[in-house]
Amino acid sequence: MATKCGIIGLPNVGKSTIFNALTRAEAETANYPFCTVDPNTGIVNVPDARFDRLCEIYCPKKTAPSHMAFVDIAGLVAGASKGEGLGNQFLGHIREVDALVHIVRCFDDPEIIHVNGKVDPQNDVELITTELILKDLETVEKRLLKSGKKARSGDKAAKREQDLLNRLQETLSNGTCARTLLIADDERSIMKELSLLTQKPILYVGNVPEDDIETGNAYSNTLMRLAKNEGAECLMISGKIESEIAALPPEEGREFLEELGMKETGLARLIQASYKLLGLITFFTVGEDEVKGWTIHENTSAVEAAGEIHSDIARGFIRAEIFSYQDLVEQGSDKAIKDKGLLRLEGKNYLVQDGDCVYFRFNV
Ligand SMILES: Nc1nc2c(ncn2[C@@H]2O[C@H](COP(=O)(O)OP(=O)(O)OP(=O)(O)O)[C@@H](O)[C@H]2O)c(=O)[nH]1
Ligand SMILES: [Mg+2]
Repeated sequence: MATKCGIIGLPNVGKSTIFNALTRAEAETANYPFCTVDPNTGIVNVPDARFDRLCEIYCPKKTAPSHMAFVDIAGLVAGASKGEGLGNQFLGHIREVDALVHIVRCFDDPEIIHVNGKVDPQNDVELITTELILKDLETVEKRLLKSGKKARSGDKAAKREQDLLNRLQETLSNGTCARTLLIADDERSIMKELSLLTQKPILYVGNVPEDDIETGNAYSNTLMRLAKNEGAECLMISGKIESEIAALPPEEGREFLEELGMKETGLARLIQASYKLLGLITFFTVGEDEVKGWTIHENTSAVEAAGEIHSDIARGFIRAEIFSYQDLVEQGSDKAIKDKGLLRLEGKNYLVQDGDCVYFRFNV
């Protein structure tokens, strides 16, 4: 499944540094704005203690954890919505992702150029948000013109659409993001079609200096407050620490982490928060051959989940045999699960739950 999180922010805030650490890919990092021209996509495994435990229980021949994609998008500058910098092209890249990770610079470093000459999280966030809002306003106004004629001729669907577009126009003109607007169920499909940038769920990440990772600093406090006002999640990460850990062999990375007094990497927290932001959950297929984590959206039915594995399994779906991860850990084995009557038989419409261990019966 192509579910992608886009990393956005001003130039030189550490987006590629964090993206590289995430994917250990070779996306270029350099101390000048616009070093990322093509968006880079990287697939990352989702850290999940349940998956590790399942591998211990089954000792499978093969393992495959669940995963998701991040896209490293180049920095936006003021005027991007009017084509400044490499503006429109980058806004196009943002349109293609499902959720946004907005990285905000919370470190001073005279060596690293700040596009406005001064680190200022509030200003920096507003600048990016404004560009996204302006682009959305353009999209909404274009659409208003298009459907206006139809609405005036009495077309009911067009009238409903105009109503939503007018509310969106007002929201955006007030400088607020489209995601804050309450919409009715029957408006969702229009919303989806519009694919507004400020409709996408967002998560803020403060890139803080190594020494401030535990306590935060004045910059990150501002960012936290700002995120809180929006009802958005906010994480602190040190791009420097993360890139150092990512460059080490896993064992040494763990030792370094312990020395710093950290339980898990900032990246692990970032991936987990992004996964949640995207509304993703994991079900498992387990056995001695393979333990595998599968990524699905919340509220996915059993037959749709089967289709993630193979279209034949969905087509020939008979039933799903399911037990929960929690029950397995408590009981210790498949056999104990069956003996205790904890194995459930579910039909096509069952909504798969996070942590379900599933075996699909099918016939084609
Ligand atoms: N001091 C310090 N420098 C950092 C940190 N994170 C990144 N940098 C440096 O800042 C410069 C820019 O980092 P990038 O990761 O390339 O920035 P970016 O946000 O991808 O920038 P664009 O692609 O131009 O939009 C590089 O020289 C990094 O080494 C940090 O936490 N502390
Ligand atoms: Mg970059």
